[in-house]
Amino acid sequence: MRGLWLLLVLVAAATAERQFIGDQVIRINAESEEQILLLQALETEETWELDFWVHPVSTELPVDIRVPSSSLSAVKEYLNAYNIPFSVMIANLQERLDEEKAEMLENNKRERSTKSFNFGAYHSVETIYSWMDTLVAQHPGLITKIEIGKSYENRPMYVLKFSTGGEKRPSIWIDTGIHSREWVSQATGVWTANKLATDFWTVPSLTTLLHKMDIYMLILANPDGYAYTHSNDRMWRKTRSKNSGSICRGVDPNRNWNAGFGGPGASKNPCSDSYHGPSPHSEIEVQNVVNLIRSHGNFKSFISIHAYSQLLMYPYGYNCRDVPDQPELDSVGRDAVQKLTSLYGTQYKVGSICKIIYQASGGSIDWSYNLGIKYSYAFELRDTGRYGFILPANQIIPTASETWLALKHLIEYVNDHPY
Ligand code: BPX
Ligand code: ZN
Repeated sequence: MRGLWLLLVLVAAATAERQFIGDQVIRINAESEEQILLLQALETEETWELDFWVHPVSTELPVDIRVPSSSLSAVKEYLNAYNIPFSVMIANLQERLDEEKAEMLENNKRERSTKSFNFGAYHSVETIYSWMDTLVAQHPGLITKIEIGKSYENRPMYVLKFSTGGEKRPSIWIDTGIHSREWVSQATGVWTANKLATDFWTVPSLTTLLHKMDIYMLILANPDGYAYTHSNDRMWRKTRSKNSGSICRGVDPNRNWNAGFGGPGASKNPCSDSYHGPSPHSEIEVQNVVNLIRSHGNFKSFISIHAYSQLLMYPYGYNCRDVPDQPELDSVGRDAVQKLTSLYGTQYKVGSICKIIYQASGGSIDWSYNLGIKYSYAFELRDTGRYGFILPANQIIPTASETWLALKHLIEYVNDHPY
């Protein structure tokens, strides 16, 4: 065991992987609007280098912040000075990351020896891409792999298309991993693609559905970011593009869409994790998706999967007004979540992005909705902050399984409600 830890330290040192020794994730339960304002003031404070996992909006939702070890005492003093209650969710982030890495090495070893893919594990870009080829080979009459373009760092972006034929049938879009550090999202994408493929042959409702509709899945929507979370910085969220005039890299790919672009809930600071980028669709990863959706022209549903907070959301994020389809989107969303909850009791909230988390401009599902894709939804998967982005791998299959019930409900509803 000691040898393994030493190996991990050496591997980390050799690749200059960012360390989070002594960093804590703290949970703050603000008790008043005044305290929310005090927390919001921290968001623009730069010297403490705080990483907001959940942003302060209202007293209803707790705020989660990763605090670098060097700022811990200052932050805690600040909170105590204003009597803002908090608790420590993750006492030493690096320990959790080391456990995660050890788990991955074990899984990789087991996979090599058994030659079978483990859906209950996190995987690298390369492993996911080679698994895709295996899946396509196993289901030649159903799945094709489409390269929709390359990423900024020249990685191919692959969409799995589930189709039994026809030309541009009404289609459903599902993307995972647009934010690279939300690992359970990509892992859920992998599990879901496999589930769709295997259930297609055995579940009559899916067989029927896939004779009328096509499903497109983009599992690594931000492949450069995902690779970077494995090699350099587990907490990386954005793309990896260079920003002119700044030493900071990357654009938030969920602030980069042409829907309220540059408005509230996005940052113009290239160093921010919610930097909207120089212009709408500046990110090649976003452009590639936009091109496919536009040229196809017959998408009826656009589903974007994130983590964490356990939410099912619909437009808008860029303003808090109800969209015309709000009543329908809300009731379909509620039914979907009821199915999800039925499996293990996991609780989800349903609502518009703006009303249930925060105002966020330039998001993908606002863009898709404005393009006329009525059934535009975004998920925030498990958990509610116990582990946050570092969700243990043993929760992947339970998370994906419950999410599947919600996805299946949405897909079937869309199939039954042509427009
Ligand atoms: C999701 C979809 C559309 C607009 C906003 C969201 C919330 C999402 C974000 O800020 O883009 C939250 C998250 O998944 O990135 C988690 N987080 O806050 O790090
Ligand atoms: Zn996200």
